[in-house]
Amino acid sequence: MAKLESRVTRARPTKPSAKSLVAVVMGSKSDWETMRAASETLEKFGVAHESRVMSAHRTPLLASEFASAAESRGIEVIIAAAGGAAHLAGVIAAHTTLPVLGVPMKSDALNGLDSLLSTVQMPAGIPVGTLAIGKPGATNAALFAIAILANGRPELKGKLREFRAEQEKKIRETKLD
Ligand code: RP5
Repeated sequence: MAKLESRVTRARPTKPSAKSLVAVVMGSKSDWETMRAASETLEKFGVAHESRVMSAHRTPLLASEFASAAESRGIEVIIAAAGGAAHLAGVIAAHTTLPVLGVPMKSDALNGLDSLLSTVQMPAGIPVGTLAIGKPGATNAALFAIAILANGRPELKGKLREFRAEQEKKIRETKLD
């Protein structure tokens, strides 16, 4: 993992690609500062992905077209982030049977509680795996996506174990002043 980490550059939004295994979509460019964490994590694990903006409300057609076509393009997991009346993950999930992970964005008005509730409270039958509000959720959505992919990819499973071991080592070795 150490070697992998040194290769990480600041994530940039990526264009749709035939090779992407994970798609990171978000309701607005204003979500990118948070969602970079997902993209950077996927990059760290060498997972091909794409990041782009689409909105359940402002571009409903784009969101449904994207979700309907994702599986045939080879996408295996979709991470969808939105804030406020955060319906993007739910709308995406309604149009695909791929696993959809929702990341609620921190909002000015209600600190992300609005985003959390509107992402997590899906009706039975259309699941969205909802992560924590903000950056921890973005990072964990990527790790969750990697865990899903790793079920059929031993190399990725190895990287995930290595990541956990390094994380544990860091905590065990933490010294306080
Ligand atoms: C949501 O509204 C977006 O996901 C974003 O979190 C929030 C605010 O969007 P902007 O007004 O900054 O574009 O749709």
